Amino acid sequence: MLSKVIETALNEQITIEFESSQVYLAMASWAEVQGFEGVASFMYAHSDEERQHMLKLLKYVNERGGHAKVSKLNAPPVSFGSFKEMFQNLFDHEVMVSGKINNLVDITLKEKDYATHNFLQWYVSEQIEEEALARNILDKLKLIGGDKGGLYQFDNNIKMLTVETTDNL
Ligand code: OFO
Repeated sequence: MLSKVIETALNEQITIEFESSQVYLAMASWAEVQGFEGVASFMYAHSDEERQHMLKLLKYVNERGGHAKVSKLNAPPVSFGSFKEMFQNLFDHEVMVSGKINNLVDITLKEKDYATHNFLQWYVSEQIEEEALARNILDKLKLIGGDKGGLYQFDNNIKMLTVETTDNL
């Protein structure tokens, strides 16, 4: 059985994961209207992944005798400047989420909820991967700079990356 403190904290994380999904969906749509199919499919897949993160938490809360809430979400931005800015935004967002996960882990220790502590380890590892991936993409974009051909190539490469990541899910 979850304590009220843990239930509330997990419910807040459900909203954060859902909002992450919304942010990446907005990025996907923006990239798509710019004609960057690869970046768009990467973001659509990433948005789906965040929805899975949200669902995994939701099911856990209900399974442990709590009640997972589906709350109102903040609207994400409509446009994102440049790809470099967009991926910087993605990286910053993931760093923020990692901080939230770390806080949650901290709360489980204070509450002596070792089952939830164990459950959250999956999210801890996931955040390491997501930050590394975003950092990697950002480094590539910094190298490309404003080169149009480079961006076209980047779009093609990221399409392949999406196929690999989705295959690994
Ligand atoms: Fe849910 O991992 Fe990103 O935010």
